[in-house]
Amino acid sequence: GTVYDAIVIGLGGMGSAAAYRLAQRGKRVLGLEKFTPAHALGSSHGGSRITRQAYFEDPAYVPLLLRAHEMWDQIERDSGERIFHRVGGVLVGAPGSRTITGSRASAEQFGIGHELLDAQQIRERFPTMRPSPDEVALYEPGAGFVVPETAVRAHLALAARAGAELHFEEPVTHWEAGRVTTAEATYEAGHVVVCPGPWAPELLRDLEITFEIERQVQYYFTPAESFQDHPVYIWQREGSHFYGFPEIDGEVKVAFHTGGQPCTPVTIDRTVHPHEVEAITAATRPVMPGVTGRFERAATCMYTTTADEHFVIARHPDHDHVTVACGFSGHGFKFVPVVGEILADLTIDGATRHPIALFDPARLRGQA
Ligand code: PYC
Repeated sequence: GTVYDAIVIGLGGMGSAAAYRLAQRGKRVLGLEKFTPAHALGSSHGGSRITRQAYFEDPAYVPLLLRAHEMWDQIERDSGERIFHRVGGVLVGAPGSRTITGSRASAEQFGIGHELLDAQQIRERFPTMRPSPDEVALYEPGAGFVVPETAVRAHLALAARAGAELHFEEPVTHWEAGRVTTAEATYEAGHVVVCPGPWAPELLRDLEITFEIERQVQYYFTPAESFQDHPVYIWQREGSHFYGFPEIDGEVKVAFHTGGQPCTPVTIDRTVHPHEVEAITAATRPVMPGVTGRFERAATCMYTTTADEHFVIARHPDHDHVTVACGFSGHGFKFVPVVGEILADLTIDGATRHPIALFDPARLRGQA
């Protein structure tokens, strides 16, 4: 059979981007996906994902986000698809919270356009938002959202156009350096790139890293006030940390960022229960009473969370010619194009010009 230069395991956000960048650089690529293109059973679905650059999580992410926004624009041009909606973003929290101080520090260090708003200014600018007097916000006009399914499909189409062979509904049962076995066949490759999403615990057991797979729910409502052209928002309050989006096709999506239930891709409860709809309604009502007008539907999603909530992106520490990207901890999708570029760099060159020291698996190994 064919000997591929690289086999990419998993064609969600990260894997689809890796397959594209490897194929674009002239590599003979096979992409393997357990389910159908842009499916809703992992972590790359739901119609919208926040993107922003004044990153409170750590300023080390900012250079990657500067590149990611450039690349989202380029992918739109190359694919002809609309993916990135620059509607602005508002981060709300207490003045001393990490959300506020961290995003401000990143914005100042990298010269990212932003405004600091007090509670009164938030209310004037965004009438749907009714913060208490002691809450403040960082507004980032260049933030917004990307559409994950369109992004995955665009990367898959570009990968195929660049010559990648893509197999769907073909689950990987075993991999080792140089060889990948699926339900259908065994394939040989110079490199293996593992992008497992919430299947990390089973596909990357020998990394010896504990990943917490968390069930999260995305709620969709017909809002009671207009959320057209509304910025994305992340609202960090005592005991509730939620985020949401403008109206898309008449519906707003809102979700908790914290409090997910431990699960696996097999055991996850895909049913969303009335008490959960009540909880998101109760959390948002005091400060955003218009968002939960009429409940429409909900969907489940999974986070793959590391102990420090930073990613894992590296050449596999124990195998030559294997590259891994996982543990995106509920904040990865915005990085999809640049992670694709990094994975191609690591796979082809063994190194990347992008700063990825924060994502070294060594920091997490053997802590289980
Ligand atoms: O990465 O911006 C983000 C985010 C917000 C809520 C979950 N992820």
